[in-house]
Amino acid sequence: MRRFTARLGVLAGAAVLVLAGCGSDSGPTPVEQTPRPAGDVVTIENAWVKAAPDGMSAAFGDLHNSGSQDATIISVTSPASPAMELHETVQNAAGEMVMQPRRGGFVVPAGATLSLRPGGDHFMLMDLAGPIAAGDEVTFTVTFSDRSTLTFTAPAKDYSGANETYEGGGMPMGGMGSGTPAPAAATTAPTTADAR
Ligand SMILES: [Cu+2]
Repeated sequence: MRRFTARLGVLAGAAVLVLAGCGSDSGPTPVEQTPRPAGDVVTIENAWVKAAPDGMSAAFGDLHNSGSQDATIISVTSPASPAMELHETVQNAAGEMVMQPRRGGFVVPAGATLSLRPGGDHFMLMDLAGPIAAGDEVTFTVTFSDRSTLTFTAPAKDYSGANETYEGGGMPMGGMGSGTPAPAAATTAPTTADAR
């Protein structure tokens, strides 16, 4: 939301410059050479996010670009997960379907729709901040290559699929436990070897 407000400020500043430059007060002058921000022409329908108690999840939907230029999504954020990635699903050398960060982001072609689906491209929530239960509404903000943004909410649904293995980060997952140090009593217990 802060980012969105900041962008509006930049646009307002640009409009003032345009008006001052043409010396007209007859109203906003269309600037033919400047494409509209991707965030103004790309919409999402049928958005939803997979309910999950912890760990990873994914969000899906149909992104439509009504503009005249391709729109490229370079990142996505959500309060539901401090780390997010743009994932594609591919077949690895062993023939398994795995997901990985998509190089170059997601391109929504001009006048066309890019569908994010289980088993395909998706917004990946890498580490949930808390449980997502069915019926929850989760907010996402997509950022395009022109730095414009699109914010939407997606309802959470129970879904048993979309469990592809993650091969992107190379960071070992799990095994960290709760972070509570093991009790030290066992190693400091006095020996009773001399007792009869
Ligand atoms: Cu993924």
